Amino acid sequence: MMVTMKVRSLFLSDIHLGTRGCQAESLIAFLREYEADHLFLLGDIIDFWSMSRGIHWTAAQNTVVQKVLRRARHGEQVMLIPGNHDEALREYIGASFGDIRISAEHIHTTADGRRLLLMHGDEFDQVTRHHRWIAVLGDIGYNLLVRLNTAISWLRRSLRISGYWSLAGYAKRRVKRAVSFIFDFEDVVIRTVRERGLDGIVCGHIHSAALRETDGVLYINCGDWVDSCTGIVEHPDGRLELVEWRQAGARVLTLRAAA
Ligand SMILES: [Mn+2]
Repeated sequence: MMVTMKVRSLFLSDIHLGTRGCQAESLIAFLREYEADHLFLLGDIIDFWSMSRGIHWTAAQNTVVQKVLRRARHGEQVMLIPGNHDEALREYIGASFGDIRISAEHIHTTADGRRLLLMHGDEFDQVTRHHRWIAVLGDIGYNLLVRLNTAISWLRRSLRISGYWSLAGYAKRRVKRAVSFIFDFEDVVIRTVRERGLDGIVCGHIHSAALRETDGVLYINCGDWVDSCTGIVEHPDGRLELVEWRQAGARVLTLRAAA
């Protein structure tokens, strides 16, 4: 068993508590691994949007909530930035709940002095901004894909095909390339960061984890806890890392340090 690692910050987004797809067990294992000074929850944490069509809430999902509350109580600085699936919380921006601060956005300075904008990211998504019904359709389709993916994973395991393969991830990459469903998301994000004179951004929303530098701007996306099970870690020296978590608590991948 691994010893808890002390880090400076954790950044998580798109947990989608309240849905069938939420990988709460993996998230619990991930949280167990890291102790942090700051925990940033960057939106779509509780999926009120999907819960209006049906609630799927498990004991593990309760544990996630309890763990977060407990961390806040024990002095970890917890901040929640609402996303579009938990936009009901946007009414409480500026308020605090049991040591958890709710903010619309935040500028975080890393240990090595880089200033990062923290947001959910739907603000940059032309589809969710202007065509809510397309977003809802896409959401239903995505949930369907995630469920289908569970069946395919089982089949692949039964046939002893090794390695994890994600149908949702595959479809997302294909769709994105073909129709550019979430068009120019990263471009818009990077432009905004530059205009505001910041060094980078940490966001979520598009369920596509990333950690890269483009023309001197750091683009970091937390990914999600529905399909990819990814989070961002800031180490005590300010080094940033994208961590991918896989089934059975096994911690594989990936150490991509920022330049
Ligand atoms: Mn979102």
